[in-house]
Amino acid sequence: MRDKYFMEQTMRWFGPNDPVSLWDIRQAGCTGVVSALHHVDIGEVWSIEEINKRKAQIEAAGLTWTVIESLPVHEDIKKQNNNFLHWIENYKQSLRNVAACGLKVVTYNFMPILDWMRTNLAFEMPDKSLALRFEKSAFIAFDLFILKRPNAADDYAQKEIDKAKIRFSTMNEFEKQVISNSILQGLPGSEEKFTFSEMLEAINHYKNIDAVKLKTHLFFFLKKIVPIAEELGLKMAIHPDDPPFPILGLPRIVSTEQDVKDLIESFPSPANGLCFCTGSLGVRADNDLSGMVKRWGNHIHFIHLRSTKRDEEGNFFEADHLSGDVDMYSVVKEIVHIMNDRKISLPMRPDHGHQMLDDLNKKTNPGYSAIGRLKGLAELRGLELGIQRSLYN
Ligand code: DNO
Repeated sequence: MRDKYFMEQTMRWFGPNDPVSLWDIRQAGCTGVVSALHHVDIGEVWSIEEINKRKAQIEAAGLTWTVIESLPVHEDIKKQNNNFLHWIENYKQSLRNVAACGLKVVTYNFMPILDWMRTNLAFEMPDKSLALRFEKSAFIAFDLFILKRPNAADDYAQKEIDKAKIRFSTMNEFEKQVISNSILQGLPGSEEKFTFSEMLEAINHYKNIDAVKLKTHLFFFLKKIVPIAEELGLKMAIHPDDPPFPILGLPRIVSTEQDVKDLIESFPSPANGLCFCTGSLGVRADNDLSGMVKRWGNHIHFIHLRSTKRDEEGNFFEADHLSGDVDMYSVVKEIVHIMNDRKISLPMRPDHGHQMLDDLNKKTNPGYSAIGRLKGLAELRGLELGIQRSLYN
């Protein structure tokens, strides 16, 4: 059997403070780790020394640092204000340093202010495991009645506002706190924390930046960094918006296939690529995921496999990796084709997982507990093996 181009199995590791150890990750069957220097302030250069230190920690457990997730983009670059050219120069230097240390794939995102976001971090599944959930009415209630963003009501239909009012009246203080924390304090991997007033101020800075303008800022950034990445043999992998629609009145510009097309056409280069996250893109019913893999596969450098289940109200929860709305079989099959055409193994991580079994009694990073991800990875590994054998036995 041909065995060269299987997905490289990895898990995200948040560094020495992660409650999931490198040995846990290795025992899950991974060969690679996805990590970042979370202790370095956004915009500051990643030094060769710090990169090598992290690399050595990972390698001491017999693993490889396969992908950087993320090298964060300073907000000034997204807004093109203040000293944004300086931050771009720093970014280039960080790219030079990571390449000098032998790293190959760099994930980043261009979401204004907030990275990924959910309203409920402990949504009980029928089997009593816990999932992450986005509940639209709760989110609108947060925006209108907790954050009290000026003119927020203009962004919603009257029906949505009425529902949010009812939802808000059912919230106790604890729930208000949970929603506020998960939005303002950030979920694992989000690098910034905000108070209510800081968040309102940060949002206000985007008042003259719509999606069209934000795209021009992204494309400017790409014109500056992709040539360097090319020269260094690095692949840039932008993470799509999660959730893939505007939130808090902020534009989101990596949500659809058209966005992907615009991004790649703005600077056509194999180094200008994607972190293909099925959990983020799959929230939109109009995203044809396996078709996207087929059409943009040459630009996919890293894969997050996860599924969500949406409802007609606009809510979604994180489903088991092989159920929910994502047709994981078709997606993985296309990935296998792409890897075979490109003669390359693409790094993949099982994205998120339910909090379950022993992890229910442990302090875990929401979405990043060990057992739920291990279960997801085991299922995905089996799915891929079945596909590979039936296609290329
Ligand atoms: C969430 C993650 C994101 C991702 C960043 C990449 O679970 O997928 O935080 O790492 O958006 O920059």
